[in-house]
Amino acid sequence: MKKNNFRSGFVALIGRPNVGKSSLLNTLLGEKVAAVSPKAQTTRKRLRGIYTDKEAQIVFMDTPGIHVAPEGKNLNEFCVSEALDTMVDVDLFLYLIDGSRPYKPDLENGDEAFILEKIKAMHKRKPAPLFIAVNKVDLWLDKKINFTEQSLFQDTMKKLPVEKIFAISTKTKTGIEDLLKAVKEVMPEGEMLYPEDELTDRPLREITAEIIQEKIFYLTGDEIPYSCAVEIEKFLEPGEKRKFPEIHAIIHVEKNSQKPMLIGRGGKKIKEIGEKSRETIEQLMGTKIVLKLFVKVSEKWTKNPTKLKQLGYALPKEGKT
Ligand SMILES: Nc1nc2c(ncn2[C@@H]2O[C@H](COP(=O)(O)OP(=O)(O)OP(=O)(O)O)[C@@H](O)[C@H]2O)c(=O)[nH]1
Ligand SMILES: [Mg+2]
Repeated sequence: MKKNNFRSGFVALIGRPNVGKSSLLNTLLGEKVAAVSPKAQTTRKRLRGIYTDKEAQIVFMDTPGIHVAPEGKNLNEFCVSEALDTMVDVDLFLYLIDGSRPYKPDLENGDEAFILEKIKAMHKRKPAPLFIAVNKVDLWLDKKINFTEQSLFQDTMKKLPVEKIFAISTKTKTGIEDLLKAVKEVMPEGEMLYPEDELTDRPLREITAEIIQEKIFYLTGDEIPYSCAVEIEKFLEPGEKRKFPEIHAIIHVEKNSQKPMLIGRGGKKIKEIGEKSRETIEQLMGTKIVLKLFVKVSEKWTKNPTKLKQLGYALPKEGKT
């Protein structure tokens, strides 16, 4: 399978919640594999997106947003450690910043300072190149800021060996091509790691759960998105009994009072979540599907290690999947 000068490697997409890591992954792949929403902490588990062309295969690893989280065995801890684990042994650190918000790397106990510290520690273990990508530049184009101006990142560059800075927008696709080209250039020579047509390491079943989770993030407010976990109970292939694939998903909430909030008046909310999820899943699968959603109360699942594990969020010491 080895081709002349073919390059392959792993890139960790790192950054605070909501900076656009998952959006960038989807944009790079040209397909929607990662859940995206306007609310922070949409991504909970790492996800590999595999980009392949004639010259290279690059495995982009989407991660949950890194933030200073209160300690304790909870979903937050799982998410942050999931992101930090992804940074071990990569060929490039791609640090994303939200260009539409003030950047504060020096804020004491701030998320960015925490991220810089973590990148520094990982870089010490394996000194892979480090790029900064300033995303969402479309929102500030009128301000005529040159986001690639190094002086804007002086403080960061004092702490970290930043090699290149890119200004990008996943929305308008600005700067994406240049970024991809530069990423390719720093990948080591190597063989294909995955089959050419593979887009992600996530089974369809899990992507389906992520899509439903994404719609919950879009369509519900308050604590609801953060209290929900989606579990695919059945994924039935078409056959004699059914014309289309049939998916049964359980949405776990943390307490009784959240059930009516998720279901909505006369079932309106859950119906909308179901319809939007079905549309996106159908697009992804290229076939009609039947989707059934069930709501279940799993008391305080976000703080219960056993329940977290059951729902696929195993904490580090208990072994990861
Ligand atoms: N205007 C604009 N919005 C963007 C851009 N990229 C992402 N967004 C929006 O930013 C929000 C967050 O995007 P995500 O991709 O979910 O961010 P994330 O970094 O993966 O967030 P977490 O998973 O919570 O860590 C969504 O509403 C996106 O549509 C961009 O280039 N321009
Ligand atoms: Mg994300």
